[in-house]
Formats: sequence, structure tokens, C-alpha cells
Amino acid sequence: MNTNKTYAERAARHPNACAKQLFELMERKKTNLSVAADVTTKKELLAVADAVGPFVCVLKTHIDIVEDFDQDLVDQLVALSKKHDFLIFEDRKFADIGNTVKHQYGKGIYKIASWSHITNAHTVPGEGIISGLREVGLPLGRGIILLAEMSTKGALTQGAYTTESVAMARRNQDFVFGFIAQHKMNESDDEDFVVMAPGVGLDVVGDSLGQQYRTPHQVILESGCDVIIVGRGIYGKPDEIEAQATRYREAGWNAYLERVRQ
Ligand code: 5FU
Repeated sequence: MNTNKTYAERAARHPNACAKQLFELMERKKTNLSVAADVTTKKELLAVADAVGPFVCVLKTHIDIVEDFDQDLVDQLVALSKKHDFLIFEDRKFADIGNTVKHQYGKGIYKIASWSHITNAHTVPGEGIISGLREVGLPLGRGIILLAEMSTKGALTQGAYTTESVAMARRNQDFVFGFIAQHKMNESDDEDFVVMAPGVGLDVVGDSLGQQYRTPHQVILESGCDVIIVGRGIYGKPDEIEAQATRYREAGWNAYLERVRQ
């Protein structure tokens, strides 16, 4: 199975440029950690990005929660992604018809496609959402992941919905390279989807609004996911941000090493 292969082996044979770039970066930096930087000011976002930069393969943003957003913020984020060697993933969760998401991705205030290497989309509107995003993203070398399984209690992303989401990805592998999900989604060695898993925590099992946490060991080793996404467990302790990033990076990487040695 692909999940027992190293990130380097998967990079070497992956047909999707974005996935290849991600796997190469993970191997180079020895990290499968993504930090969700859910802070609401430009200053905080840049501070978190600079602090966690050395430890992550992907910095995940929610750019629309930043109260003083401006173009300089994305210019500085892009500069930090080069300085620290990470990819930017704007967790936009597009969910509209193809023609609308095309504009939401490329235009408006945020112009997400111009700076975010990776973004994501719900599959609820059907395959047109992928076609719309592809028109904007593929010429820029971008890739997307689909929301196949959410981490929250009672999420409707299960059963036939998840199966159909995987089938959609399979038909669009030039642009879609993986999923937000809770376990590995590959059916055979002929396909290799990157699974990025949110809902990761070492100290708590959930929050008061439906979030559910599992440990890096459960996510990477037991469930075969590839990237752990950690938010409050890292940026929520501003005085310990580097120590927490180190702790999660080690937990994620050790679980991966254990997996590939099996
Ligand atoms: F698609 C998803 C999902 O199913 N669960 C999530 O938690 C995305 N997320 C994001 O991961 C969410 O929007 C946050 O940005 C992050 C989790 O943050 P936490 O502080 O680690 O709970």
C-alpha cells in the first residue's frame, strides 16, 4: 500500500505536481505537521507563521478571519513560505457552483489563487466545483483537496458521500490530489491521495462546539493519514509555540517512521 511507502518514494512516482512538491518538502524538512493559524490580526498571523515556519510542511490559513487583511499580509506570508520552506493552504472550503467559485478563488479582495498553493472544496455541488476551480488554479500550478470526511461530531460527510467524493477525486487527478479526511482513502497502489487530517490534539479530546481530537499516533499510524493539522494545540499557547510545534512535529514524524517500518 502507498501509505507504507516513504514520502520520498511517493514524491518520486506521484503524477500530480502539487502532491509531488508537498511530499518532497515533507521528506526534506522531516515533518508532516501543518499548523492551522486561526488568529484574527495580521500581526498575530505573521508572528505565528514565522514561529512555526521551521517546523511545518504546510501553513493553513483562514484569511477571511483577519480583521486588518491587506495585500502586504499575503506578500509577507509568501515571503515566509520561501524563507521557511512551507506551502500555504487557504482552508476556504469552497461550496458553490463552478462559475461562482471561479470568481471566489481568483478575484475579490483575497485573490486566493494568486498566493495559496493549496485550497479545498466541498463536493456537495457536484463535479462542476472542481471544473470551476481548475480553470483558475491549474494554469498557476495549484492543486486542491476535497472534503471527504470532516472531524466534527455529527458531520454528514460519511458513507456514500465520502465514497462519491473519492470517485470525484479519482476522475480529476490532474488537479485534485487528496482529501481532508480522517483515514486513508486509497483503494489500490495505482492511486495515491494525500490525506490531511484536522482534529489533532495531544491534551484534549474535543471542544464545546463539536470538534473532536485524536492523537498524531492514531491519525498517522492507525488511520494512515499523511499530514496532521493542529490549531489551538499550538497557537493557543503563545508562550510555548515553538515547544508545542516541536512536540507535535516529533509525535507526527515518529508515528510516520513507525508506519513505514512496519
Ligand atoms: F475540514 C476541517 C475539519 O473537518 N475540521 C477542522 O477542524 C477543517 N478543520 C479546520 O482545522 C478548522 O477550520 C481549523 O482551522 C482547524 C482545526 O483547529 P483546532 O484548533 O486544532 O481545532
